[in-house]
Amino acid sequence: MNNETLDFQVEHPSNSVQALRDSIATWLVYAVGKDPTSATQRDWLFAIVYAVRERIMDRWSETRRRTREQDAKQLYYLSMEFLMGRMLTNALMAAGIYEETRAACALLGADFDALANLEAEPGLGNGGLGRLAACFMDSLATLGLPAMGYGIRYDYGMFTQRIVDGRQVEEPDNWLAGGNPWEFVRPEAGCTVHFGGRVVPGEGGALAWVDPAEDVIATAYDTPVPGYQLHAVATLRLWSARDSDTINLEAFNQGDYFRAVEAKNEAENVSRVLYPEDSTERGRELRLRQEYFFVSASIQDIVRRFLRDHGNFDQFADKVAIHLNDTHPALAVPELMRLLVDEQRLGWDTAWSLCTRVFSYTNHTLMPEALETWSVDLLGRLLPRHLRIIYDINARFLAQVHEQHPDDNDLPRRVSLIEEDGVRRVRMAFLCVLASHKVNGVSQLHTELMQRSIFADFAHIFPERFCNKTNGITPRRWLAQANRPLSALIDAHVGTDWRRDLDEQLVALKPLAADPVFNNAVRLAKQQNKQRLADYIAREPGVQLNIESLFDVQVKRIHEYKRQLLNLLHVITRYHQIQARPQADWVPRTVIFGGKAAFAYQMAKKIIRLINDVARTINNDPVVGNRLKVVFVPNYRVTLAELIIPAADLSEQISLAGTEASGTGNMKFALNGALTIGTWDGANIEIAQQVGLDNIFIFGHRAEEVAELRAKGYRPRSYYEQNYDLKTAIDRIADGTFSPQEPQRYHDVVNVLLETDYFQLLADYADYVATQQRVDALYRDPSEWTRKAILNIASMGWFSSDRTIQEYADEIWALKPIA
Ligand code: T68
Repeated sequence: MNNETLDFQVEHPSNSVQALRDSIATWLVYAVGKDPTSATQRDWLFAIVYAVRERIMDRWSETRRRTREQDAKQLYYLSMEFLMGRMLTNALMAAGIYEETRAACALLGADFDALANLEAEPGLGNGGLGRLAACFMDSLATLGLPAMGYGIRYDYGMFTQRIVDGRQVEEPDNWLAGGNPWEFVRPEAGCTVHFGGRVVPGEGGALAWVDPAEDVIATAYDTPVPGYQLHAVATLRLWSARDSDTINLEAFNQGDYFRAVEAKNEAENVSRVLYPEDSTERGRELRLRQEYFFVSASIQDIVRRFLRDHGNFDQFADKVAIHLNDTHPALAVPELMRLLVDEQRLGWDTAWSLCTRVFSYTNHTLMPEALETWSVDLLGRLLPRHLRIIYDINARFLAQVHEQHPDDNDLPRRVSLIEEDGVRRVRMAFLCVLASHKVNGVSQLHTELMQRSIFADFAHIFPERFCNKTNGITPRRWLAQANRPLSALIDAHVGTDWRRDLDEQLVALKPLAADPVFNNAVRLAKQQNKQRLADYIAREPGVQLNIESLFDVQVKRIHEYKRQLLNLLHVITRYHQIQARPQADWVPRTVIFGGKAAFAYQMAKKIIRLINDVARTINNDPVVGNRLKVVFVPNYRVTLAELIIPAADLSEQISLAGTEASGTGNMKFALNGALTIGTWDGANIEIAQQVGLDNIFIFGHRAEEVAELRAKGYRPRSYYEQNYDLKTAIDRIADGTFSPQEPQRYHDVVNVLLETDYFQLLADYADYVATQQRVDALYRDPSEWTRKAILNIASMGWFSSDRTIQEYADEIWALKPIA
């Protein structure tokens, strides 16, 4: 990896402790407007942020200036979600002034950790997809690649989850309420986004989109994303919606003030709130408006910036790469066609060729209910010109398909952008595949399945388009920042370069796995992290944990395919066995759950409630004592992940094989020295290949076996009838053991398990429980357990998002570092 290319010579303020102290004090007075005697905690936090920001600014302008001077090809990463997490510690570490700033705070009499904990978390995403985009921004900056992320500046991010009487209660996440010291508003980059209207013949045979029913102004807010050692600083540009003053003014002048204000609310709703659905699309008009709003603003911005530096479109595809993070930004395709054909007057074929050269697309799920489609009616009403463009793209494509595959009469129906059975709908994933020169899945298995299932026909027509890019995670946040005890230990043994060269550097730990002193030190680091988590959990949700117990953790969105219920069936089985033989030699366990359920996902909410009911029952059973504890940690989010993951001994990655596209939590846990218990699914497979099958607990049916079982006619009840422990666990859920006040509470859950069990929990139960016994046996031998944990850490270098991004840069975007 070449880190010398971006060899800036810029002036920057001194980074000594004294200089930082003075700088913080100065910002407090002159930017926050307080003096030390009246400053609140929040005021101090802002002053610190301004001080670190000051140290990032020069590198940020330098990155932009050089990109422009060198006329470098730029990547634009379009994503509806960026789950950035808190930024202060990340920025301090990137700027290399973390310790100095802590010391400066101490000099000022401020408690850095308490202040850092006050920072609002920008939770502008649901889960893995949004967090992946955030890790990618970090790697793009660290690798010095010219990149801009485009997304939405939601006023309200992912809801705050509270647990009340065991149930999830959602509260709005007003993360901007206290102000956001990281963002810079860029009014000059604003533009107008139209909705509604009609398509009419325009000049010279062209079509024109006229009389929009509504105009919304998009305002840009830029946030710097500092790469490691400020190698480069990337830009995250988020759009916020405002009413257009023209319409407002008209109503206002007619004396209709309230109509004017109502219209304003309507327009501004577009960027009001993040949709908290992590997989099922519900076809809501507001969601479509959000998608088009951010895509139109971004594409207008890209074209404007390109034309500012180039007179015509000859070099467009050499200078611009646009990546679609799932299908949510798919309208970028007809929007770019519209700008090129209707406004820039390029011919259709020229414009389409530019599109297919600039666009690329990542698929994140194969689940049919998550594949986005929009009804032709809704699309035609909101975006009539775009619907026409989609029809035109489709007509040309189907003609070509017919010409090239004249024998397959059904092929045009299967690959059409328009689904014709029932209500006519546009298949957004097909539009993305058709417009992109590269389409990738996010793990090897997922990429293979994608080419055999949802895109089988396209993989046949365009075989060269499909490729795999296995996900990765940034070692800066997920090791250096989240796990300081382990980081310090790694630094002491192999140096500090792993932060930007994980793949090459971590392997040096392998020989240390056999070293008893190192082994002991790794175990102590884990103990420290477990203590830190136990202290948190003692406060919320208020359970006392024994840090000698095995911390068994499943944190992620609550979804049936992720099978939190399978984990719970094992917990209940263990509970029964402890009740039956309390004096046996038990390995003490703490089972920790965390995750949010979508508002309308009743089954997921039921699962949360059941976890809490089971936890209450077990934690209050005097027979159980310290042998087993169950905890549901409320409001799982990036900040909590940073606390929980380093404390885990065991990482639960137990999705039904073939359903989890990749997973990235699995990588974070293994990098932090947890052992994985997991199915042969997503990136678990590649983790197993890196760490070795001796150092991971793999169980359950494989994807082919899952498909076979389903084809043969899967009967969950037969597993229930033939396995006493399984039957007992399910019967106790059914008979109200965990919900004595309302014994019927979980009848629907039990019914689903016994009658359908689409995700085949019952088929994998026996192997899962047997594998958990192997986990216990290993945990009895602490040094052997830790030896395997060290081998996990040492083998995870390949999962750095730097490796992932380098592959995207080389094989998809043709992107070079800024010189
Ligand atoms: C996740 N997808 C995959 N979707 O489930 C996970 N969806 O296996 C993978 O590791 C990760 O993507 C990164 O590739 C999601 O997180 C969403 O969050 C989402 C949001 C809105 C609509 C649909």
